[in-house]
Amino acid sequence: MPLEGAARIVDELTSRGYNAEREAVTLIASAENPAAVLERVVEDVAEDALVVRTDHVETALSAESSSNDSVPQSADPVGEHPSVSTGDNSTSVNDSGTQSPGETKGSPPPDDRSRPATDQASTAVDSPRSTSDVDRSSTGNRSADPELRSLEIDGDMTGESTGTGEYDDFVAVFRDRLERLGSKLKGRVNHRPATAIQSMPGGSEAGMVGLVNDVRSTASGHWLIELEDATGTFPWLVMKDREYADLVEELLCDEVLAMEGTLSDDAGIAFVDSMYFPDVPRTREPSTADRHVQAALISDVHVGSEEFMEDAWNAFADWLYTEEADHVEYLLIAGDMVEGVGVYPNQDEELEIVDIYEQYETFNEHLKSVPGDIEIVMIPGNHDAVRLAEPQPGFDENLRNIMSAHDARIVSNPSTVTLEGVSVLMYHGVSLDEVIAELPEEKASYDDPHKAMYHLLKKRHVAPQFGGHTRLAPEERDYLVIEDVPDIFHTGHVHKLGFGKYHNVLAINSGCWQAQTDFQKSVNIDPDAGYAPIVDLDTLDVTVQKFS
Ligand code: D5M
Ligand code: FE
Ligand code: ZN
Repeated sequence: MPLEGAARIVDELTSRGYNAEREAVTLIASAENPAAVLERVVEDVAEDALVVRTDHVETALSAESSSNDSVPQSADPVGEHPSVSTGDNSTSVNDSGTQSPGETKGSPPPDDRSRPATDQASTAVDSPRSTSDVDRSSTGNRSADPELRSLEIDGDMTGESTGTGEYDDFVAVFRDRLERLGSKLKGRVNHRPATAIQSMPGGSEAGMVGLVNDVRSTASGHWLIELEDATGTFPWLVMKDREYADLVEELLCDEVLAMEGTLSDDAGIAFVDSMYFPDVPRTREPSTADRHVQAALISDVHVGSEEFMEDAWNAFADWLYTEEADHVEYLLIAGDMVEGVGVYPNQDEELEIVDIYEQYETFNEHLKSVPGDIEIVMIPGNHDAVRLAEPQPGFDENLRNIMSAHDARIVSNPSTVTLEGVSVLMYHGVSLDEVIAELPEEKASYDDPHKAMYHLLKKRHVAPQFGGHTRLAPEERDYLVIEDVPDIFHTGHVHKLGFGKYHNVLAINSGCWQAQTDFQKSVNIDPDAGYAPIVDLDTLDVTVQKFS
């Protein structure tokens, strides 16, 4: 859709007294009949709403589509999965997650992966491997005693889903988010409930902890941020020339933060003096394993796609049998095992295997080529046959039976797996698309996916924004809150490889095993396919192995 269309939509909405989220505008612009959708949105949106949000547009789009049969892709993202499961409850839940203080600056991934990344100890190896001379005995031949291993799962919500999708569930999940992230902030500000601030006299000093309800610019270029807590809302003004103005462009709706400031003379608004994020303490020291042992962190295998890179996968599997990989004892797969069916429009044109179960059967065959003495942990992604809304429970019994070759631990997206004391928060990464779309390029981009991950760590939430790309399932508890700081944060989804450290947390976005699709070509996404980042669990150093 030409920009002119989007600009016209913004004008039209403004003339009717509404601001709009960027994504909401894009969504209207890409509708078959933008004018009709805009009318419907304006009709439906609450009288006192200031901002047209993506969820408003989605509601309007689905109303439109039920009357004219044209379903825009984003209006019904859940519908087409052939098998939607809520999973079972086969994994034990226990409390781990350590945090203690440290400080590191982040570093970009190697641009040229045949060279080590500079400001952290990492190396990249770039030699295509021969596949001919490997003896794939099914058990593998790792030299370490398997008794030395330990693997604990935390935060797996498989089988724990309580949400029914009712309004009350949404209230509950946001309340839980505010309470748990708010408690990380309350010691830092002298906070009051919104209703108490509303009755303070002009000129008072005030502090508040709340969810970001709305961010908009004022006519004079300042920023108005509406914070909401359990009692109500209060508007906070960030002056454009204040040091905090730069942080405003990082904000996502529904994230939790704290503000301090001074009430205006008429007490109707507060001028922000300081802003606090839940964040990761800078002084945190990560836990490490007591011995030299490694984990391969991969994602986005996309078996069933014509672009699945079988040769690269086989080269990876073969490498796992070599002496060089002797210390790789864990394999974590962060979602998109298969290509799925009906995930994106026209996806069927690039399917090698059209049956979803056959896709998982073939994936299972590929799992078989991984040495049997490697522990595997898997979470689902947006291409997998589980519900699309997050948190996504682990695969159901039927799919577990199909993927049984390797006795993999199958847990929800997100989950935390602790390997010999090193906690790894695994999350597929759909919200990264949103972070990258909303934040300025230098703060988050597809080329540096780990930097987008830093923002999720700073917000202590894997998918803060409700109503955009990321579908959120309302549960009693917000499983997407990053309650304990992990030692490693592992995501995928954007098909780009990148890693670096944020306040000593190692953030790794795996690449993929799928060559560029037609869609990716059309939007200039150049995937990093056929790489396996390998982490030393005793030092948290990263080595990238290349198999394509
Ligand atoms: O998505 C891989 C990446 O590509 C992720 O950043 C989303 C984006 N992507 C891929 N296909 C599409 C379509 N058809 N529309 C919008 N965005 C897309 P993955 O979901 O892992 O395939
Ligand atoms: Fe993917
Ligand atoms: Zn994905």
